Amino acid sequence: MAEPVKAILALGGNLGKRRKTIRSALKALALTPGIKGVLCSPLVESVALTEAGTDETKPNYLNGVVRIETTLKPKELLNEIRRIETEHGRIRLERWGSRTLDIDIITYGNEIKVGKELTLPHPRASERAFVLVPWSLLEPDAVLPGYGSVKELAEPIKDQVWLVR
Ligand code: PH2
Ligand code: MG
Ligand code: MG
Repeated sequence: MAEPVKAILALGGNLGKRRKTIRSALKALALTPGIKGVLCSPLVESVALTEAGTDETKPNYLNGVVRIETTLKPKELLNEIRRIETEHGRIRLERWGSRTLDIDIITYGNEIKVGKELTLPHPRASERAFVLVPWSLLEPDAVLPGYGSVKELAEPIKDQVWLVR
């Protein structure tokens, strides 16, 4: 059996019962063969980000970052994530559209690669407070491969998100 790889996932949604959906998605991840050690960050809320900038007319997002250990290959992990998104009512309409659940692979080990289906690390993670802030709370010493300290990347944009309890 292959050695498990540590991966960081970002979960978020802005439709329906957001917290309930995230909790259920965490359970689904933990029940997926080849995934173990599911550990979630504190959750943060933020204004919806669209291609044109923030959009306050859309419902706010609830986001969290999850650390897993996995023996799945990146493409296999992506397939499981898509299944879990679909099981939680995700409908793919538009690229920046509102959604019940989005799960993105932020990092897979230290892998750096550009692909049609999957780019690692996630190409926009380095500029997203809703990824960087919860990630730095979960792992204060985290490094985004190719970019550097997650805490340092989060620092100038951390006010774009707020902690929710
Ligand atoms: N995800 C998007 C688009 N916009 N905005 C916030 N605040 N949080 C998200 O997770 C998010 C977004 C596409 O994945
Ligand atoms: Mg996304
Ligand atoms: Mg996605």
